[in-house]
Amino acid sequence: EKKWQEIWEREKPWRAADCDTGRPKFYILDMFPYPSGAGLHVGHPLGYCATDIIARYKRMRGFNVLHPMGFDSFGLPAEQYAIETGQHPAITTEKNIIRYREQLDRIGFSFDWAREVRTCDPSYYKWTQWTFVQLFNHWYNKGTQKPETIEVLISHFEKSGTDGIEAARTHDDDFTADQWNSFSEEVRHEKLMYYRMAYLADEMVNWCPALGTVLANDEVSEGFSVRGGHPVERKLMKQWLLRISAYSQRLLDGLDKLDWPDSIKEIQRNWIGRSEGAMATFGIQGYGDVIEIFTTRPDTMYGATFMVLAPEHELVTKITTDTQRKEVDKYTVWAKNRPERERMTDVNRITGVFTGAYGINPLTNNAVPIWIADYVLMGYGTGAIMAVPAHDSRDFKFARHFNLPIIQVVVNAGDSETDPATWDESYDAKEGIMVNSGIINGMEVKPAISAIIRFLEEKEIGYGKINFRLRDAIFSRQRYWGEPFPVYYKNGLAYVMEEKDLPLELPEVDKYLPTESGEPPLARAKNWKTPEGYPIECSTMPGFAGSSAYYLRYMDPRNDNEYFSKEANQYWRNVDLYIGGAEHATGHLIYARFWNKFLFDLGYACEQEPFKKLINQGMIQGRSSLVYRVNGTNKFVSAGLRNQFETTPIHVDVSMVTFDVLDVEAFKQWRAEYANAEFVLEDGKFVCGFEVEKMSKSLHNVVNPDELIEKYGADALRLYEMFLGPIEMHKPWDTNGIEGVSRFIKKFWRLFHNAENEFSVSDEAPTNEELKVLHKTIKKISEDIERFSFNTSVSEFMICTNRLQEIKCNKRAVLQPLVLLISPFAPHLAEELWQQLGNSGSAGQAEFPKWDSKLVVDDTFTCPVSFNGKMRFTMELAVGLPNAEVEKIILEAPESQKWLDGKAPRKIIVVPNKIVNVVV
Ligand code: ANZ
Repeated sequence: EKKWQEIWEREKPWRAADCDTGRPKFYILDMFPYPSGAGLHVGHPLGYCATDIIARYKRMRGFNVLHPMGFDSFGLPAEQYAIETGQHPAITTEKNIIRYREQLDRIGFSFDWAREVRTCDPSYYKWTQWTFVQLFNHWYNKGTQKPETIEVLISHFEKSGTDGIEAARTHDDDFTADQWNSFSEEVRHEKLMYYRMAYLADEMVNWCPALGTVLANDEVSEGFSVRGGHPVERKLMKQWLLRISAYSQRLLDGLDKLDWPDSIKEIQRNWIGRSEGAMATFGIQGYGDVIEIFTTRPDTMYGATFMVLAPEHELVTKITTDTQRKEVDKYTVWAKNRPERERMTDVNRITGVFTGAYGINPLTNNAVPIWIADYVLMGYGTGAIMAVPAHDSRDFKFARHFNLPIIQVVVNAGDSETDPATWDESYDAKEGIMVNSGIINGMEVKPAISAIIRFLEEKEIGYGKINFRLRDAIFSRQRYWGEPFPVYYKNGLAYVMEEKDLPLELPEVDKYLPTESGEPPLARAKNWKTPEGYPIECSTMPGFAGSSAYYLRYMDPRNDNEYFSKEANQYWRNVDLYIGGAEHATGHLIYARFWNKFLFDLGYACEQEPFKKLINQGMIQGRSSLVYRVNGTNKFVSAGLRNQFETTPIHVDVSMVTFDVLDVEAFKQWRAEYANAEFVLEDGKFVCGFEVEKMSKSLHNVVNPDELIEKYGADALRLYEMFLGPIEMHKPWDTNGIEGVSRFIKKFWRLFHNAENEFSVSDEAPTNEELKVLHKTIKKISEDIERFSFNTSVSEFMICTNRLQEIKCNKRAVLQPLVLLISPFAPHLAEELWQQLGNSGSAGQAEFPKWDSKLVVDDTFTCPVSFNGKMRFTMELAVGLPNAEVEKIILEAPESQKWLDGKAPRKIIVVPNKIVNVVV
């Protein structure tokens, strides 16, 4: 294997050709790894083995294959390590990358390393920064469904103000041309911020004090940071955001055309969360102000018996009455600090406070009490709702809890109205007939919705509205190890740098910690200013910045003048097959789609979607080994005897265990406390228990590929990774199984070698039977690869090898194509045999064998024979026999005599090569 890895390194047969129009292109991509200090375990290469098989197969099928690899190399772990040790994250990262590269090379992957990208490399992040500048300099025109330059917007404002502008914007804040022209520079700047696709805003964020940074929603789980598990709180901070919400509808529509797992598409649909409904305005008794609400059920407005504002709603302070103020303030402080996710999902904890104020239902003119409650979120809709307890389960629970009135306005068709006081739950279905509902009484729900929207629009108290749950992406991190923002501040106003000033390189700092005054680490950098002396932004970009468009950079990775050339992009277009984990559904996989659509709209990327087909590889779980310690002693009992004692299970390192039997001596040496351990054995052995769980260092179940390669070789590892099961499935790793695959490789080798291990292949012509074994295998393997079924390919190789061994076939005409067939799976083995067979060049560059359809059909088939429609027996028949011949054979068969019972058949129906029915 070493020999071939060196040859590949020297001859670089896996280089993708630039814009080779003579061959079709195939772009196959792995999610590039974050190079962590722990190196690769056997779970990591699973996806890479699959992509490597396909890349190699496609090359052999005549495609110009782009199969690159790189490193997602900015990120928290290197920085945390730097804080602990003082070592620069660049050094740790470089070290880890070298280790990853070594490990990947040892597995024999056919990556085109000449195209490697690293997100922390200034020549790469220049283009991440460049995209940010473009985002800053554009706004999204909802009319044309495209970003346009800020200059276009400014000249529109100068001529017509906001009139006629349909924009994705942060605030509905209109002005005339005269007003615009009289605004100061500061005010204009502020107004434009509401439009930019990358913008600064005060935002409630997930603040993690332990990490000293803001985290994205998908970086927080149940109130703790996903990395490190530190508590996360809500805090209002000035942040950079990306206006991904402008693309909500297009991100949704694009999903329909993608060949992605349905589960991922569904997760994205829910994350984008489109809902159709209406905005409506409620007056407030005694105030000129109004409350705007968003509802998906305008039909139920006659049943709105109270209103609820998010505790953060701007009107809360104003409308709260003096008697209620104390309680409201207390509640607001408490609710604001609850993580948003908890507020959404914790449906059984009903809390809220009455403000003392009343709203006016615009349809009934009835006064309805205004409450605040944490189940209404500030970031969705308008942060205010009309509550219809009869038809919304959360409102129902709330009304019951606080004893608020409930009015039924929808009945299930055919039912009659009942007293809500007798209900156990609300009637939430979006179907039925309207009751107690004024102008829409008697209507079905759907037409009632349209009727109310029409009514609201006529009266100018509301309008139809589509809302999306998708929020703009918070883009600032108060960390060191990330891309600096190409932004500086002049009189406190943000400006972006010019392209010629990029990349803006990450500066050196004395410590990787926030400053005493709480500013991010970049504030420690000496002279963190433009040449003119303007201070530069101190936040850095988040992890998803560098990974959002890395696939584009691989097309033309050494281009210093452009992100990528038009020519390269026109040729490679987008990724034909992307393989990676499902955990990125609402992170990377949605940001990359957004980023790409933006570059598409600007005319840089030629495809709307980055990844045509996506496969999520399953997770490889660890198979932990457990020993049982008798409580209060240093005595351990074999698994089968553990019930006779009071024991505690302890995880032991899996490297000390073979077929569940513990190497007792190794265990004694593992830790000082076990040096004098005693063991209660079973049949002279100490058997461990096992548990299938996450592969993790702390559970001592991590299996390192290097050790397996050392012992069995890379080809065995590759084949075994695939043999474990379907690529998409989660499955436990069991090192014991690799023995079988290793034996298979030896068997395969012996087809080409005699008992003395001398190369021995015959040039005799193959028999028909031998050819059939070969061609059936070619067909099965080709079809398996095309449908990404690699575990079945490995079994097919095993079956074929056994068969050839049985019939003692060592003919060149059979073995040579077989070598090519196995080459994508076990490339080292294939190259060696290919060379021994006397070929020059790499087996990986030869043509993949094709099957001969005449040689894959079976000679015989199993024919079911029926009498009067009842299947009575089966017979092996030659394929393609004339019907008359079939009739004769069937009637003469001894089994037929019983069913004919001495009679002559009335009719015989023969479906060729399928079935025969005899009518008696
Ligand atoms: C009245 C109503 C009656 C509602 C009814 C539902 C059923 P989706 O589908 O998720 O968009 N809502 C609106 N803004 C909210 C906010 N900021 N926080 C919490 N809830 C909010 O849900 C829209 C519905 O969720 C809206 O329609 C509103 O309640 C509530 F029988 O209005 B509904």
